[in-house]
Amino acid sequence: MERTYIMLKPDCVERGLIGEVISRIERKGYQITAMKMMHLDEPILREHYSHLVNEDFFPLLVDFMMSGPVVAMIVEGEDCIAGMRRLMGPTNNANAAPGTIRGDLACSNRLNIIHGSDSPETAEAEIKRFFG
Ligand code: IDP
Ligand code: MG
Repeated sequence: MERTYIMLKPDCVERGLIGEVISRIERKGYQITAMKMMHLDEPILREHYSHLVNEDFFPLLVDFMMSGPVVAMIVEGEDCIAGMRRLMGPTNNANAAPGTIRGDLACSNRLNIIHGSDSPETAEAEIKRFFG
């Protein structure tokens, strides 16, 4: 069994898509073992998106992620780190196939509904960051 950190972004919450996305995760057979709604601040976002701090779009990304509440989750299941990334689809909605969460629901490459850890190391670090 593996566990991963999943976060429903402010666009997902604002558009009333929490249930839609959670049901896709549950239908896939993964278990949600922790969940909370929270507001993020700039320090935690600088840490979470440290690989992107030098990108032109970083300030817009931080503004977006602080524009409303997010839903933080721990998701468990066999191979769920890569499995959730497949379910989500690629970062840019233009490249995300229909049937994926981002392909069906995302509006842009920034407003892309959902975050999911990209490796076992980041999954553990992100779970610690958001759940302590
Ligand atoms: P990921 O969320 O698919 O893992 P990352 O490269 O880790 O993608 O980027 C984190 C987030 O930053 C993305 O989900 C998206 O919201 C935003 N982002 C990434 N690349 C761009 C871009 O080129 N323009 C605007 N926002 C971006
Ligand atoms: Mg990422």
